[in-house]
Amino acid sequence: GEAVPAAQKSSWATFLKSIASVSGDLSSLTAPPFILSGISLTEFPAYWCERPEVFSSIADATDEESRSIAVLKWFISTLKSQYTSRNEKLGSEKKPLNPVLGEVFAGYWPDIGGRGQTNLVVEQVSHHPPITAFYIENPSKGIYLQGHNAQKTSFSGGSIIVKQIGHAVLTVDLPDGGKEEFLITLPRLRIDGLWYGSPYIELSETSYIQSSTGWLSTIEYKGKGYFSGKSHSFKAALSPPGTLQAKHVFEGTWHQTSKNVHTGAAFTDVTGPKEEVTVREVEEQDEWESRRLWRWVAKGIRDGDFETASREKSKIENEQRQRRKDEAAAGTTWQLKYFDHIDSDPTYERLGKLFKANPPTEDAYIYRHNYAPAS
Ligand code: 0T9
Repeated sequence: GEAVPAAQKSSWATFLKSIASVSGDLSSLTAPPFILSGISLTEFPAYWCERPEVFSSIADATDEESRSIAVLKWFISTLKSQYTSRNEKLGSEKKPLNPVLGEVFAGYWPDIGGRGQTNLVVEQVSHHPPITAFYIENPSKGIYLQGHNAQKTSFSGGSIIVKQIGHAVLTVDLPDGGKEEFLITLPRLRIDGLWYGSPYIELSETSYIQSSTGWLSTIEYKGKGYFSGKSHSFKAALSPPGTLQAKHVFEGTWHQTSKNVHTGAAFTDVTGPKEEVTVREVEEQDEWESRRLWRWVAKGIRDGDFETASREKSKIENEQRQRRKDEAAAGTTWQLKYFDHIDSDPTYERLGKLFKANPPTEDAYIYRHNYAPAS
């Protein structure tokens, strides 16, 4: 392939073979340097809010129906960041750093033009398998997003198939003191372009947004050759409580624009700039914060000094192994900093029932409201 540097061709081939044989968790496979990114998976939840004004405008909706439309619009508008931003920034999808247990990523999007400040706190709540918990809030607008994610991977027809495990719950405060909840399930993804060393993501199958009011968004994803024939296509149907008869249908590409199929009105447009989260300077971060923890590994990768990168990575991994040994010897276990684990999420069960979610129950990580955001 063209994207694979000549000197790394055989190690890329070896890597592809190991992907094909190790199914489940790819995070600990050793990949050739050209495909490594110095960005940890704990940074990824920030993708949920790189268009802060689309998030905050959920609060402007005045009834259940328009709130469900606003939530769908925000969700679709996050997909470009979630699934194509590495290609734009790094040239292709790359292998992120595998976070350590207890790793933290926190930041905010400032209040500009009355949209309110949005805060983010992420914690790696499991190392093996990797599980990331996150909480994003815009308290002045009364909008809160809590979720966690993990992946199950397999190899099929030359592509990596990624089943996302986990879900998110968006809570919106209402003027009358009540609240509305939205259960958000996560799409399935396929990583193509592996053979050529330039991986990219396509979304497939269906994900859902179930409102506690009964409104349901059913979002179907298709790549080249379906719907419109374009990559990154979707079709979302919003149906009122108690029926599967769609009242609104939106169609388009999630990395560009979409429109209301019935009226022709514009729906999403992510062709404009996004806003990355504001994070403290590395020097000001504490030792568990992602960019501080991985700074020398990331610098090694950036500078093409892979010897340093791998030496620094080993340091972190050895320190982790020692920590686990010490805990085992002392009969203690690692305590999460910002989240409590629950075995079954009552919100998932209650809202999942309405659209027959599969699985019928999932665990969750509940934010403890104990991180002091920047101000
Ligand atoms: C949650 C997102 C997730 C995380 C990443 C599959 C993947 C790890 C999980 C699902 C975010 O909200 C959205 C986007 C991208 C997903 C990653 C893409 C990817 O390749 C990795 C996996 C673990 C690999 O690194 C595979 C090997 C690599 C060489 C292929 C580029």
